[in-house]
Amino acid sequence: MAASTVVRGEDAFKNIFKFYKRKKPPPDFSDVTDFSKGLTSDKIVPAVLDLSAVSDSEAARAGLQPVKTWRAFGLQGYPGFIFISNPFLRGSQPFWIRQCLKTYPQKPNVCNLDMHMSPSDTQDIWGQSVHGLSSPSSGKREPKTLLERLRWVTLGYHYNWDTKTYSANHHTPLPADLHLLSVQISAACGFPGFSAQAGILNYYRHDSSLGIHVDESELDHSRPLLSFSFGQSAIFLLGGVRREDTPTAMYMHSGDVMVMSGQSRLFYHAVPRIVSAPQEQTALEMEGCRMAFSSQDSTVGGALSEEDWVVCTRYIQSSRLNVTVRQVLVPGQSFPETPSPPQKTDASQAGGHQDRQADGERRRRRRCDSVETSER
Ligand SMILES: O=C(O)CCC(=O)C(=O)O
Ligand SMILES: [Mn+2]
Repeated sequence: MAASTVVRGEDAFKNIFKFYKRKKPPPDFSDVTDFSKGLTSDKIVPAVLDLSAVSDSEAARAGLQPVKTWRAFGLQGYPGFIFISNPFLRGSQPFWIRQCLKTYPQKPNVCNLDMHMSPSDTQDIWGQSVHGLSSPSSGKREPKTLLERLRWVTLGYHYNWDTKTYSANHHTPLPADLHLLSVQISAACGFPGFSAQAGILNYYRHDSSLGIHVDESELDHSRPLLSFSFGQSAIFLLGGVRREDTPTAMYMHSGDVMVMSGQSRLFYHAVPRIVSAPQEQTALEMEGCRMAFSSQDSTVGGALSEEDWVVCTRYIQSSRLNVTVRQVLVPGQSFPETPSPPQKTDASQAGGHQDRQADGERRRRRRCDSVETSER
């Protein structure tokens, strides 16, 4: 039974989400759009890019192919939605994968583990996971490494999962390399002057999902939301402005980039399922990086050390990484004044803080791990 036969109406999005999330029997994927195969249906149209916005050498600095070679698509009925099928140079994805696993989870960035662990325990997530992820499996059930327990990291203006807001007083610099990548993608898509101000990284295991939501916490919706995916593939559902609008299902493979702008910027979306990428594809991409190493090519940030390569390869064999980059404010805009919270005693303040954090973590976990309760 294909998704097109799923009951529509008020619960269309929810029903299609459940359809693709189902484990047994596995769903029929025949209705899933696969942009890597090109213009396979009349709903898919070529997207017009600004070929002069990014020079070939600028693109290469971010690990991207020349813009003229990108395979970029739009989807009828989704104004402002642009899908770029893996525009990365062969061998540059491992650099971004390592950034997501080794660099971006470092302090002062914030991650889900901070919610229930002390700062000293989350100081070196990578260092504490290297041994577990690089030694051969003993065959016994082993405790998960911190990297395997990582679910989200926030960058720049740190998203507050409790209040669903960003604020001026919780901000750290967004990594310059990710800013560069985002500026180039957005410029090529017709958005010069994009400022990457906030990032949310999602770490998906094979059984993770992300519930139906819309990203509207940014104060500015005139700038695009960018999404980068690495590792295992996913089914992505893109709906409309109303929660009940029937979504279109599409694959997101490693290296794929999505731009949600215009009307699509505020469309409901979700990730009901992670699907295995062809083994050869992941291996080929990781090997590409070794070739870059041996030929000393100037891919972003240079080559990976042997240890980094082993850990990233092992991790990515069963996981998916997604990075969304957002512009929160337009120039001249500032956060609204928030009334100062009522004064509390020390004891109630400490308790309240712990509660909020624990609650935030629960909400976030629900958001990542289950259908019924994973809504933002
Ligand atoms: O993982 C994805 O592809 C989507 C992520 C997303 O929608 C989000 O973080 O807001
Ligand atoms: Mn989203």
